[in-house]
Amino acid sequence: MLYPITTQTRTVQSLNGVWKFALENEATPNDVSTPLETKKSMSVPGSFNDQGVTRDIRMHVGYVWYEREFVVADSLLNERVVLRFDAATHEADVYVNGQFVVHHKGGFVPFEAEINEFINSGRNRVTVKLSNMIDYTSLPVGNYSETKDDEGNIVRKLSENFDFFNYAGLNRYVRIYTTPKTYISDITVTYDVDLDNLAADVKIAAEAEGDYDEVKVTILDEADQVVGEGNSDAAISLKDITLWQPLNAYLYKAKVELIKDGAVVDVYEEDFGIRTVEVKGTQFLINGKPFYFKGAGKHEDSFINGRGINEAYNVADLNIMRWMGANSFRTSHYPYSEEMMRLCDREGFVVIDECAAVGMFEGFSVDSASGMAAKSTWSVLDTKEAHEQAMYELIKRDKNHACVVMWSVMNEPDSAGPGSYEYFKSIFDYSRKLDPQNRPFAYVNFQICGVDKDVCMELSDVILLNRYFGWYWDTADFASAEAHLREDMAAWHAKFPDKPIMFCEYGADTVAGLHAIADIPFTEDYQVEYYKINSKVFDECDYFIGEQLWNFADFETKTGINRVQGNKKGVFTRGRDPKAAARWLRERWLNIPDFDYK
Ligand code: GCB
Repeated sequence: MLYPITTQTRTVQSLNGVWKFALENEATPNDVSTPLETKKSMSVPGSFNDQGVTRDIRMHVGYVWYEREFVVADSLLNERVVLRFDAATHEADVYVNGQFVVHHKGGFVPFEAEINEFINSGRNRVTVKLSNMIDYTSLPVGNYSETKDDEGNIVRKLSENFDFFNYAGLNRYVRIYTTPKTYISDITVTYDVDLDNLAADVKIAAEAEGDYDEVKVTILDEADQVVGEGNSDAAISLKDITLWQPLNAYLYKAKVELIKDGAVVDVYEEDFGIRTVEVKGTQFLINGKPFYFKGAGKHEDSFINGRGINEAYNVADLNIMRWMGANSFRTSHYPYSEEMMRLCDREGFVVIDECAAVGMFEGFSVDSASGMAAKSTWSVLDTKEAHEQAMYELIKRDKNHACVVMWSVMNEPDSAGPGSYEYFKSIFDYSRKLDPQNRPFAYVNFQICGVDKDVCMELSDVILLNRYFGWYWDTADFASAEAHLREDMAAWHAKFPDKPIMFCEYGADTVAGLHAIADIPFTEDYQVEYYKINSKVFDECDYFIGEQLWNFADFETKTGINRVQGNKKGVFTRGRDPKAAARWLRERWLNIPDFDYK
C-alpha cells in the first residue's frame, strides 16, 4: 500500500486537528444522517483515553463517534479522491455525508476508500463510529464480556490479555489524497545484490489501474542523479551501489511514471535502500556480515497522546538510542506508524517488525507470570482469520522498507499447548509467501513455554526469547538467576545448534530515583545488576546474536497490583529521562560493534 505523498499528479490534504467526539449512548444511538450532537472535542491524531481525562472516557468500552467537516477544492473533484486513515484503533465504520463508505478492523494499519461518489462541492461531513473492543477473535486478544444493567443497557467489560493500556481512537493521521483516474496502486521493490562487486539488479514492480501504455521507472541516487532507467517489467542493473547499512543509511528513489500517448498521467516516488539479509547457521547477516542487535522493545506510548502518533518522540527516541549505542528495536507489540518506518529507513535503524499478535495465551496475567502454564489456548481462541489479515496488511504496508530485517509473527504465544504447532505452522506458511524480499520470520518465545515445553521453534528462523531470570523468576537472587539463564541458553543451543539466539525482552521494573545497596527490586541499582548478569551470560555464547531489552521507556498498562502507574521496566522514564541502567548499557553498547561481534 502506497504512503500518501504529493507529486506533480497527486495532492495530499490533512484532516488532522480537533474533531467532534462523543461516547455512543446505546439507548439513543447516533443518527449518521444528521450532524453529531456533542459539545466534546478530541484531537486527531491521538488516543481518546487520556485526552478525555475522566474515568467515563478513559475507561470507556464500546463505541465512540468522531466527526468533522472538510472541503475538497473544486479543482480536485475530477480527480480520484481517497480518504485514508493511517490507523483507527481497533475497528471503524466510516461515513461521508451520512453514507457508509468503508469498514476496517485491525487498529494499527492503514485503510482507505475512494469517496468521489459521496462528496459534493463545498462542505462535507466525515463521521467515524469507532470501537475499542477486542476479544478472542481479534488481534490483539482481549477478555471481553457483557451484561445488562437494570434498565436493559449493555454493560461492557474489557481486560487486556497483554501488558499495555488499550489506548484507542484515531491514533494516526487522517488524510485525503488525490490521484488521477489512471493511477499507480502499488509498488514492490526487490533486488539481487552482488555484494563483491557492489552491483544490483533492481526490480520496481508497479501495479496500476486505468488506461496507460507503459510504466516508466527511473532510479535516482541521493544526489538526485539518474543511475538507472527502464520499466516496471524488467530488472534495472545498477553499478557501484551504496548499500543501506545499519546506522548508515543510503536511500535511492524509484520514480515511477504511468505513460499514455507519450504523456505522464501519474507519478509516484518510492524511496528504498539496498541491503541483504540472511540467517546462516548461528549468524544473522546484513550485507553478508554478522550483525549484532543492540536495542530494545518499545511501545508507541506518550503522555496525553497515548498511542497517538508523536513524531517528536519518534525522532527523540532514535536519537536517544543512538546515544546509547543501540542499533535496532522491535515494534512490540503491533505495527508502528508509517512515519516511524520511513524514519528508520532514513536513519539506518534496524527493525524487527511485529504484527499485533499478542495475548495469545489463555489466562495471561502479569500478576502470576512465573506460575502460569500453557492450557487450551488454541481451542479457546479463534484468531486465525484476524492473524492472516494482520500479516497480510503488515507485509503489504512495510514490504519495501530496508529497515525491516525480520518479521515477528507473534509475541509470547502459547507454543506448548495442544494445537500450537498446527496453528503456528499455518501462520508461518501463510506469511512466508507474502514477503517479496524473503526476509526471516520468527516468533518471540514466552519463558513459560520453555525449551522442554515449546513445540514450535523449528518453524522460526531465529530463536527469539523473552527471559526474566532475576525478575519474575529468581527474584532478588542474582546467583540463581545467572545459573538458570546459563542453563536455559545451553539447552536451547543444544536443541537447535544451527539457529541463532537473541533476546527480545529481559528487564526489571525500576522506579526512577530509588536506590539501595543490597539488591532490592525496583531500585535503579537492582536494574543495573540485573543487566550486568544477563550481559555476562550473553558474552559467553557465540551463537547469541543480539540483546533487545525490555523496555526502552516506562509505559502505561492496565491497572493492577504489579503495575505502578504503568510498567516501569524502562531504562528511560516515560518522559525519556535516563535511569542508571541506561548509562551502564551505554558504556557496554558503545564498545560492542554492530558487526563481527560474534
Ligand atoms: C512480557 C511481555 C511484555 C510485558 C513484559 C513485562 O513478556 O511480552 O508485553 O510488558 O513481559 O514487563 O512483564
